[in-house]
Amino acid sequence: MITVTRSDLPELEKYIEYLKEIWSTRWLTNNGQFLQLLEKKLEEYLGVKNLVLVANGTLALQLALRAYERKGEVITTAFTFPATTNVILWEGLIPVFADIDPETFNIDPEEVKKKITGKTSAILAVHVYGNPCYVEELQRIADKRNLELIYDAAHAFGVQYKNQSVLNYGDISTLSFHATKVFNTIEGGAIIAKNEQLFERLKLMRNHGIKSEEEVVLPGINAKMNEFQAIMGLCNLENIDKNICLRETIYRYYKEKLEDAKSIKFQKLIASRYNYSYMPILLENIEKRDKIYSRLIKNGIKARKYFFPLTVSFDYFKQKGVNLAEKYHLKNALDVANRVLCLPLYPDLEMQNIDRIIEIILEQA
Ligand code: T4K
Repeated sequence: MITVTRSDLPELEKYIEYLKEIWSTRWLTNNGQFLQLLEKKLEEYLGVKNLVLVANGTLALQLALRAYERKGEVITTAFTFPATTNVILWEGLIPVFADIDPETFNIDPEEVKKKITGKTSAILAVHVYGNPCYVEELQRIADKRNLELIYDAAHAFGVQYKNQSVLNYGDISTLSFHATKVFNTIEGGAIIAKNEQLFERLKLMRNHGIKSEEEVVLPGINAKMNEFQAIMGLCNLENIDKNICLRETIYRYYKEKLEDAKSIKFQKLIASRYNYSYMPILLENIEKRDKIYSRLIKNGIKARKYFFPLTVSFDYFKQKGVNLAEKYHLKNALDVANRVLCLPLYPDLEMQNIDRIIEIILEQA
């Protein structure tokens, strides 16, 4: 099976070298040397300050939402991975959904404005497939209404907007370093905090609130990344530029070939540097999309319908007897979710396989 992605792994010998060091020190977790080194290297690579590594991208989001003990409603998108919506519920907050822009697939600032009430405390936006949100407009809205602006940047590793890291926008951004991501630490994630105070707080939150052996200053949690994850990150970081370059070549090739089919549309990218993490295409309608999806499967190719269905369509929302997609007027989000298909994209995807995928799609499109 050719899958939508395939984890990047470093040369085994390189990983083993680091393992030997872990074996000699027996320091496996809790603010280890490799975690500290990776934090430093990632800050440099990404062009950010105040980066806190955590065990996964979902915990990163939870800490981000919890950092200021927010209450009430959080305006967000339903065109995302379940984690974005679930963390809002886990933190006892109320998700309020705003529609997306049909071109960029990201939350539409005009729709956000319409959803603000006296109970709104934050905006949780997603840079979908790594494509930056309309960050300036969202910041204006957040400033005017005194709202926290949090970015789920799970897909946005290495992405820049107007030639600076997209992670520098908003109050907090979170990353995922899951095995399926452009940059992986097996499981893992990071939080980038705008200010020092928040940064210090997040570091404490990640480790039970422990400040020193006898001082526990807040009710934290265990969100620590261990040394085995950190060394995977150190190894993978060495190959990241090469890998993004290979991804770009494949992305451009797909686009050039598929553009011939007038019925296929692409996400409008607004990044000044993109990471080519996903290859989403929009088909004419849900029937076409599903037909192509099935035809690809018959040929041993597993494309993915990221993100179908919308998170508001999950059973636990339905049980309340309300159709949230209708209630929140998520017309564009529904349309994109029904038509989107993410094609296989990873650095060592072979040319002959890409050609086969293109051929199957063009036959059906
Ligand atoms: N916010 C957003 C917007 C997100 O997209 C995500 C995660 C999060 C937050 C939460 O971050 P984490 O807590 O996960 O760090 C995958 C990933 O598990 C998930 O991290 C990711 N988004 C999501 C978009 O994709 P699945 O259920 O589609 O993964 P799975 O297991 O079907 O894998 C997809 C393909 O990847 C496989 O067919 C083959 C390849 N693969 C997978 C694994 C697990 C590998 O090559 N190696 C592997 O180890 O969710």
